[in-house]
Amino acid sequence: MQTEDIQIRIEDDRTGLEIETLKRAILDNLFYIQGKFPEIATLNDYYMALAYTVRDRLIHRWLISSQTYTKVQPREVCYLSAEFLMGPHLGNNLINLGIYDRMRQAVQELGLNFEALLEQEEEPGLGNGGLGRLAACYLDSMATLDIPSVGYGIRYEFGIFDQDIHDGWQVEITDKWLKNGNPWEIARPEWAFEVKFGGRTERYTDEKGRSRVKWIPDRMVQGVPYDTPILGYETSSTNTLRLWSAQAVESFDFRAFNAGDYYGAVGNKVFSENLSKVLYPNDEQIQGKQLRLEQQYFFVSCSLQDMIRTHCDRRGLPISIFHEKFTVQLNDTHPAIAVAELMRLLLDEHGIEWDQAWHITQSTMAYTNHTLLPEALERWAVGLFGSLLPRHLEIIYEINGRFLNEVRLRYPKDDERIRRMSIIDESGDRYVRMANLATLGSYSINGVAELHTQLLKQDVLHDFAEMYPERFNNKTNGVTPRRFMVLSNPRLTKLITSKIGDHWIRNLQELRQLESFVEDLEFRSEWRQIKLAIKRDLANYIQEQNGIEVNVDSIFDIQAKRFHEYKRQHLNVLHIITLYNRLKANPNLDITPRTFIFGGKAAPGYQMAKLIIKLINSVADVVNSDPDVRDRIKVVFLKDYNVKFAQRVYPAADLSEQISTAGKEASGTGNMKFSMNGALTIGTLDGANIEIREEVGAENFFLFGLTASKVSQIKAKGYDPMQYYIANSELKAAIDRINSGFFSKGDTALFKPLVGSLMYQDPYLLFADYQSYIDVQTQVGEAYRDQDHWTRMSILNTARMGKFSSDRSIREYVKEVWKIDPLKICPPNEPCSIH
Ligand code: C3B
Repeated sequence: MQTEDIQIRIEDDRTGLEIETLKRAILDNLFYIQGKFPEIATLNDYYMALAYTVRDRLIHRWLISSQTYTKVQPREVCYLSAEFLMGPHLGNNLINLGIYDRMRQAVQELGLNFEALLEQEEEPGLGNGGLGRLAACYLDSMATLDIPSVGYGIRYEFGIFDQDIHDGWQVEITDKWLKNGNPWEIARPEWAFEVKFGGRTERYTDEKGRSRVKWIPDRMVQGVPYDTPILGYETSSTNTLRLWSAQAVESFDFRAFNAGDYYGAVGNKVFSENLSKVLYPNDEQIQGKQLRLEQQYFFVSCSLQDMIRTHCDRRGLPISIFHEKFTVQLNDTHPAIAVAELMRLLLDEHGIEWDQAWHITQSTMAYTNHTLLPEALERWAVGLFGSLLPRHLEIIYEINGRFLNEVRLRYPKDDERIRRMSIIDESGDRYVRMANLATLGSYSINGVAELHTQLLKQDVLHDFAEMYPERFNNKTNGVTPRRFMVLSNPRLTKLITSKIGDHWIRNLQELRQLESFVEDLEFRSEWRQIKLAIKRDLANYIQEQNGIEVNVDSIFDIQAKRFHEYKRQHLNVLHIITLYNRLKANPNLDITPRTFIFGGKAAPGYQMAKLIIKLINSVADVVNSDPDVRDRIKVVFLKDYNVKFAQRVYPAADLSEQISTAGKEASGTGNMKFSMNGALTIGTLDGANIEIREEVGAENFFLFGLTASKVSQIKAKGYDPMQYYIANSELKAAIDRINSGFFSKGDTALFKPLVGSLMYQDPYLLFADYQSYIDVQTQVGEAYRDQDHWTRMSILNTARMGKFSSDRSIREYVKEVWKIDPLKICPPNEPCSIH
């Protein structure tokens, strides 16, 4: 049948949006999909019935979208990412469908608790932190802006671990997010691909007399796609998140089975399925494990094969124009093997000559760098790489040889430069440098905030930026206001919309109109009441979770992000201890009450980050139970920080802690989410903080600390933390308190590794920034006392965050990198003549 002939005719219960229809649909799904009747249905059954009701409404739009793509054959962007930190789908889909309130009413009329059903969803935590969440925000914006796109990644059976706290220490628990089934995905086993590993290569002469290469692998795995619809806000565009799950290739089992080796056959199955079993929980720290490279190659190969099949088989287009129809965005170097894999597919499977293959590859790939931290720059030992991907190693050598010849021509006798630019690091043991491969194979290379891009060009990729300046550009990150304002902060959304209408949700710059309400006394009072109500909700949650009673009139001072030394949660702790020491010395001291709230996970193998978590909990134990400081400072560590939880935390903050060592945080995106929800920032001139401060105004931002260039200068001269320790009595007192065992029941050894690093070799310069941080925190405390003025600053923060919508970022990618035209999708059940 021709695609044009397909008529989507689905009965009204699957598409209708009236409350009565929604109620009927929920009960119908409970009956026919869950196989339950109300008397025996569990909360999860109702959640599933509700989710399927929403999914039905997405599927209609999804099929129209993919039919339109099939017909129009537009240029598409494929976003390749090892992580997609999507967060719960249900609420977000209801917002984007525009039926959130209606559905709540329908659910309530059925006598069910809507909030409890939303809570029931296990979030797909298929990412570590900022990088994975950015990918999710970008999918939302691409659909909202009607950009034909696919997100490609891995369907990890276990996502990021759940965090528990035992005796102040982090304990990791496997994340069984699929245990109750996943109503948002559809498996497509009929569209699986095979992926090869290991073995050797062989040269042969083809029928045209050309020398070709054949890869003879020693094992094979199958990738099965699982598709999730991604609906845009107030549009019918519904794109696809396609995640690959690894399965054993049947034919391989068969041979062993026939030979009587039943266990061998099953063993192969277990081995294959291991590939997509678990997400590596390391954030900005590589481990160089073989399985990780296998995962990367696995999803990249499936994705590229999928694109080529769409292009050649479904659309019947010649491979020579592949790059005109597809562009691939590489989310960091995790999918950088795509450069070599596309070359292999073009050379070996499609018989294209080297120069043309390289032209197609380089016109297809674009690379986003997300970090300058040396420990996060991916490199693979040549031995490991070659044993797993022998053909790719050959191709990389060839790319490298040709490239280095060009470098030699351009910069004669500059051997140092050759060594730096080579894809192969030969300074000691040999490694494949993935950043160099990604850079060389891409037509666009970008950083994620102005400062970061500047440092990228100055530092890590300096030689490449000098040779190919036109390929480098900046794309400052953004976040989706649908999830991080509308869904997570309904009260504020309602207030804003009552004043300026709801166009700001699609066009965040419109929040500027709020500036004209800053002098409106009643508006300010409503704004303050809302913040207070949200803080009360969080206070209740803290009471339930941690058994700590907090003062809702205190400053909610929040640091929520992954634990890493460069993010300096321990600098925050030094401030807490300093305040504590002041109160102990002078119990009548008049300070603005504060509640310090922390949330975040540490990589399981990152001992220092785990010790910082332990320190926070230890300080919390002492401070919270000391009657001398009662009601003035409280310390709370909220366990298991994830997307669901983040949505509850951002709206409740008065103060957002963005205190990384300048030059280390590529962008940050939590900083944007806090500020959009009316928190003020205390921050360094790092990543997107700089741009946030430019937008909200220096007078509405608490700046402290060294600049990135000062940091480098100090390091160049040789940083001497001891000198600060000796000269600063409050700093010394804080450090001595930790050292004395005061927070560790007399155990003076516990925090030695942490304190030792701060005192003798700290690459993150805590002591150098300490006094400046303390001083500015004092200003924060004073500023908070003038509630009216604080509220003005809070409103201005929200009003001026328009730039940080991920819609703006995606518009820039579309215009300056991808060069894709939006494609409007017809709404369902309406006459439409767009195509
Ligand atoms: C993060 C960076 O640390 C953040 O500054 C940045 O905002 C986000 O990426 C998104 O660009 N990042 C991460 O979460 N994981 C990495 N491996 C590298 C960077």
